[in-house]
Amino acid sequence: MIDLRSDTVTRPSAEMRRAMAEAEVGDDVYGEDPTVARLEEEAAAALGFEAALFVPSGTMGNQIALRLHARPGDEVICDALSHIFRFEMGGMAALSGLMPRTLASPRGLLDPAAVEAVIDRDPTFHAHTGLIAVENSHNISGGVVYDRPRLERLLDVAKRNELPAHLDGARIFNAAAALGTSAAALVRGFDSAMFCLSKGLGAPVGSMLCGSRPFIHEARRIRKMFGGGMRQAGILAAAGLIALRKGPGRLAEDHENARRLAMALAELPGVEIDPERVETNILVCGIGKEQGRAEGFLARLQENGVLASQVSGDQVRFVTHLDATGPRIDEALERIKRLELIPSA
Ligand code: TLP
Repeated sequence: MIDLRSDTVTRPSAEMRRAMAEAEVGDDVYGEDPTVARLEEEAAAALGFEAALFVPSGTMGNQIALRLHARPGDEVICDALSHIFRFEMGGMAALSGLMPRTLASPRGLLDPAAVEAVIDRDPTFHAHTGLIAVENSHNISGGVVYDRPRLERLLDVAKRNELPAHLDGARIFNAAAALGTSAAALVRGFDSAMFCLSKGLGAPVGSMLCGSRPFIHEARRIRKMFGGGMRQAGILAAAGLIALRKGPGRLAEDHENARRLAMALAELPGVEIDPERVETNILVCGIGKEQGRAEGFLARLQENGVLASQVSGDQVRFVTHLDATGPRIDEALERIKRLELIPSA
């Protein structure tokens, strides 16, 4: 089976497993794990923030940030398909009493003017805006990347209105690779940023929440409250360090593979995808009736030894990653080509 459901499915490399076995550890709830401390320092430096916190998941990193930036009853401006709104189990409402103020945004990219138009500080009747949240790359729109000028305009809106801005940068290193820039250049100006070690960078577990020193000090308190205080977490951080040091440099290969997949898929009748628009390692394609819509198409893909995931009734998602490269991706392409033969209805 060639598993292209997500870049979260990658297994730790032999090098990671060795580093995990040999990791120097301590109780990180006491702040005594040297490997976690090293990972936090390197992550903060890589993104250009003062400090960082190792968290068990991207979801927890985002939820801690939401909790710290906004107050119960506040609105969080985010796009209508953002991970924090659609894929975090209603966490912002359940854990922090926040309400999403969603904007339907073409390709998941928030429009700065549209954001400014819904900012609300009415003291008498309305909920206050508490935070602007941005996702880069944008997952469900197909790994779409914000360019720096659009980010600049969004951050200007935040600053003018004295609002904090949080970045869900689960795949910020993919965005940076796509633009030929650094992750630090793409996060500059945000009050906090979360990125995942456990996606394209290849670690088995973990994400980093980055921000100012006082913000991360508070984040540590909320992580414990949310049940994310981990003990000898250096075992995981050791793999995270390898992911952080070695992962970003190879992401362009995943992007190239995603583009090749898109070209093969575009040849199939009833499959809609523009390979030119595939910027990173995620592609979302439309699946018509001819291919049995998403469900039928995924079932036939699976029969042919390829796994992808369902986004909606007529959309599927493929994600490339370090465990599906070279001959594996060539084989996936061959298997996809076989789907040209559409079964009669
Ligand atoms: N995304 C997962 C699923 O939850 C959809 C995936 O397979 O892509 N922000 C973004 C933009 C994400 O894509 C994800 C995970 C997260 C946050 C959360 O990370 P985890 O899974 O570590 O909680």
